[in-house]
Amino acid sequence: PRLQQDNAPVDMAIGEYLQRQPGRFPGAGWRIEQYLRRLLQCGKKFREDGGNRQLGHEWLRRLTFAGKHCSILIIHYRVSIMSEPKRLFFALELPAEAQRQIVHWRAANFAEDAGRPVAADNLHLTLAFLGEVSADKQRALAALAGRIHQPGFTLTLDDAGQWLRSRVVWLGTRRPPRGLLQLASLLRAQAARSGCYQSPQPFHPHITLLREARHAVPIPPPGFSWTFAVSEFVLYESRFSRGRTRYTALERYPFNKES
Ligand code: 2AM
Repeated sequence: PRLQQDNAPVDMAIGEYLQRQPGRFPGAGWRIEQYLRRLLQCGKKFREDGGNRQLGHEWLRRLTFAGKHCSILIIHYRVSIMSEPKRLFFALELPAEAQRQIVHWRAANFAEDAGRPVAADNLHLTLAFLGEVSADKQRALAALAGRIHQPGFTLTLDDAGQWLRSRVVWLGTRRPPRGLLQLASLLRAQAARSGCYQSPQPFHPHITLLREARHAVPIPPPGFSWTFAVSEFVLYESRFSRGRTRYTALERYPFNKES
């Protein structure tokens, strides 16, 4: 049992390493990957065998040998992740309840072949898209965002539409609150000044509901609406792995309370 406990962090680190797309490992990455997979299998066999002593010794021997190499590998891996540019954007998160209701409403109002639905926990309202950003630039942009002081606001989602050119069906607001427009405009200006290309198109606050909506779809008539208080904005990383896009919140920026 001691062996199992002691190995858990190593298993986790290796598991995390292996979750990355194989194509992203530089150089001898694929060989390292195969080696680590064998190592994990060995540990799994040991556990499944109910802690067989002989298997345990073998696993320990392999692990001790690999330990030195693994720790070097994992450091390399972490450094390579840290220095890789990340695809970033600032956005508003939707409350879980609104996400749930919107997904229900979407299922009831759009045909299955209308487009590819965005997963409930991926629904967000982009404030500023930053593109591929280096670690240095990320730090600078995060620091600038941290200096923004403004009160929170209330957002009502009561508008919907489709952009055929970008093939998206979206949810929006008929009366964007001033706080939302100010925030987006400030974040976009900061991004542009830091060298992140900003689209010349005017900011149209929206939440993408469906992607790849190639054909015009009927938009539900007005009458739907979700209202919620917005108390923070978020810096997200967008990653594509194992066939799906995942957004990870990297930093949260609460608005001023007194308002
Ligand atoms: P969309 O939902 O309208 O596609 C993460 O990819 C977020 O950034 C999405 O909300 C996406 O907007 C937005 N985004 C992606 N690429 C962009 C680009 N080149 N310019 C502006 N926004 C972009």
